[in-house]
Amino acid sequence: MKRIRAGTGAAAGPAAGANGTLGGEADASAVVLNSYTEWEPLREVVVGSLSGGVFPGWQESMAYTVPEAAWRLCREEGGLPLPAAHLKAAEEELDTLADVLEAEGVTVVRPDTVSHQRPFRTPHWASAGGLYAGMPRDALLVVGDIVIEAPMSWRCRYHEADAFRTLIKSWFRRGARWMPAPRPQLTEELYRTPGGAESPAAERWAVTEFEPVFDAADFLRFGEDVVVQRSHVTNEFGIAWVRRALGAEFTVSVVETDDPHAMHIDATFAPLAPGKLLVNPERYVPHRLFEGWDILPAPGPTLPPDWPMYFCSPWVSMNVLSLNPETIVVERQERPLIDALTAWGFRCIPVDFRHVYSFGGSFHCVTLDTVRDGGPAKYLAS
Ligand code: DAV
Repeated sequence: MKRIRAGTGAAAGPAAGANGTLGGEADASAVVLNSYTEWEPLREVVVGSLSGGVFPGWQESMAYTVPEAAWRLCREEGGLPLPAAHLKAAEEELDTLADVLEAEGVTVVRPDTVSHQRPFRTPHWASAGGLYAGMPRDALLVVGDIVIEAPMSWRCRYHEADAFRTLIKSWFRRGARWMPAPRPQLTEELYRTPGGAESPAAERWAVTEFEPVFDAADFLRFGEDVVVQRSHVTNEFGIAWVRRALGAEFTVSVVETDDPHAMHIDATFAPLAPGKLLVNPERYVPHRLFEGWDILPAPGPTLPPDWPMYFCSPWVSMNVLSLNPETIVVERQERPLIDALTAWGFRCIPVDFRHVYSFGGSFHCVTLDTVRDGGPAKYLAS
């Protein structure tokens, strides 16, 4: 089970790095947030929790990304618990992932347990409940020593960062920079009405430019470069906010992807090491930033077509987690992917994760790497 909760153990203080994994030269306990890439050696990570998760209350903008088979469930069961047996199996997979990471020498911390079943409202709208604390990658963006709380556009996710607040406060007290994005209003003006967009390009997306919104999972870190996709949950205003919040130390670049359901970039690109980029062959659009990089098109997912997928596509098969530039956690049944990565020189650690897939993500989505080695080096072409 969850041995390290928020605010205890390594997350709370000088025990951080006490397992010796930080090397010894530096004062390990001083490293609180330091994560500049998706692949440098991983020292500390948040693993989400699906405990108490509920179906998201329906809003029309979800039709752009949620598989059609799940629309009825969200419309009729928003705020009601996710299917119990499947959820229990998924929670066990998350606990196993935490065990595997610890066995690899990574410090694992978990969110607080909060109720996701409570309805809530603002002056403008009401939500039947929340969602879960399963996907910290969506709600929080760590760049260097900064943690940004994302202004997410699904109304049910309005309070999602709460489960991580004990952790965030602990990081802040120990020196991290804490930047909540402007609280979004999420009024009707934010959501596209067909024909109502300000330009043909804007017509493509579920969210307008009414206010800054983004999900953190639309961003990827490459040292001093941060790459982002425009999506049905991330608008230009949100990208501009992140660019200015991060300041001159970082360059935030928008990359085009060919994904009609775009929501989160991490089943489209997975940078695994300097110069090694795993891509979704159905969505990848070449970009000058990746000039000189080896590009590996990911083999297709192995998920049976009748497996329940409530919130995302089976391409979460490539939503892997790098432990270092040679080691990757991959779903055990994604054999073609494991074979391709092994042939590319990686050690793959297989972990069962199909029940977690059903709830919207895989290893990258359910984690938030807070401490990795390395700094803001230059990896991408200018
Ligand atoms: O459906 O490919 C997966 C990432 C969800 N957090 C998709 C998006």
